[in-house]
Amino acid sequence: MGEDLRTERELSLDFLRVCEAAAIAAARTMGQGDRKFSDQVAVEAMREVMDSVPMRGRVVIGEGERDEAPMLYIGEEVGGGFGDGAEMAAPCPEVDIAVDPLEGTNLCALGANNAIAVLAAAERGGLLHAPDIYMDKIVVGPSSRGVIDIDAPVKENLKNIARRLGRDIEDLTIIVLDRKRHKKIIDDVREAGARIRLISDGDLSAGISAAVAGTNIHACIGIGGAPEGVLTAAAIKCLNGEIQTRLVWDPERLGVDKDKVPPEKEVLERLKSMGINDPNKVYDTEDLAPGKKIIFAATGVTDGALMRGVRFFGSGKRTHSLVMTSESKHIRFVDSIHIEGGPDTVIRF
Ligand code: VTB
Repeated sequence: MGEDLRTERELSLDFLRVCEAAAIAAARTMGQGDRKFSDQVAVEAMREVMDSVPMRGRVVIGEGERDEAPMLYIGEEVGGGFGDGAEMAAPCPEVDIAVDPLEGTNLCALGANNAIAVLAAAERGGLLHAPDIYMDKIVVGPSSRGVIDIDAPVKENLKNIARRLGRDIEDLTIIVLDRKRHKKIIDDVREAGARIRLISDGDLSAGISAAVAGTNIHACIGIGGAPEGVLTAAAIKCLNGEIQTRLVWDPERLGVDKDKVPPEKEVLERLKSMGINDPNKVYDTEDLAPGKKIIFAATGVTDGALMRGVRFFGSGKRTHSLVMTSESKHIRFVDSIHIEGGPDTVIRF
């Protein structure tokens, strides 16, 4: 146990470094209008630092399948002891890893708020191997745990959240991705009387905000990516919040033409091959992130609700991150200064 906690502490610091590196690389490209390039540099930076971490890591959520992603592909082995095929002398932990080196590529490319570099890790089997399809989600913080139901009408959920927070529905702010597919949700939230923040991208950082008091975000509702859903769940578990989700592939629900999504038969077969036999199942926090030893790390690329973006100054850069562990229950906001200048470098508070 003592050994495990030491490992958890050390790994969380290592993962902090991994996210910081990805965020710094991406932030350098902020505003260049090239989302693919921003993503690529984040992936490369994350991959490079990952190999300095003493672990037997395995990517379970990454940049895609091996043939389409040169780095951080699903199934890739990462961490010290691999790469050149050498075995580590000391035993090192077996870790499953979910990454999103640049969550919100568009946000970074445009210099908009809330782009982050993200990683979650757990013991083997501790994170759901989610397919890269869409997922319906509802995310709330600890106060509203136990009173939401993804199948209930929006108004009912909002009523329950408001009750738990000791306020009126009118005092709630709900984040929703600004997409055609969310017309009904948006209409329902408006009709119920709550305030809405429509965002162009990034339901992962939005979900995390919903689980932290003081952000003035009380829930995040709607359809986003399933991989982002697993990463959100890892964070939500550390924050004692709740997430409920369900996979979505029906083009009608997604508000897209049939030819824009893979045919249902193909999706169902793929899900089956990934071990998902009941595709309509409601996945909650525990289903998405069943691990006992979850580590979650994220670094701000651009300014956001919880983290500041990377700041570059003459003799270094400054990053702001969130690092959390589910077992030892630490929530750390880490303000790092990466000095590159000489002995006269001035450190600002
Ligand atoms: C979702 C959401 C992400 O991209 O994956 C979204 O979870 C893509 O949705 O946070 P669309 O296909 O509707 O654009 C993000 O917003 C950013 O990666």
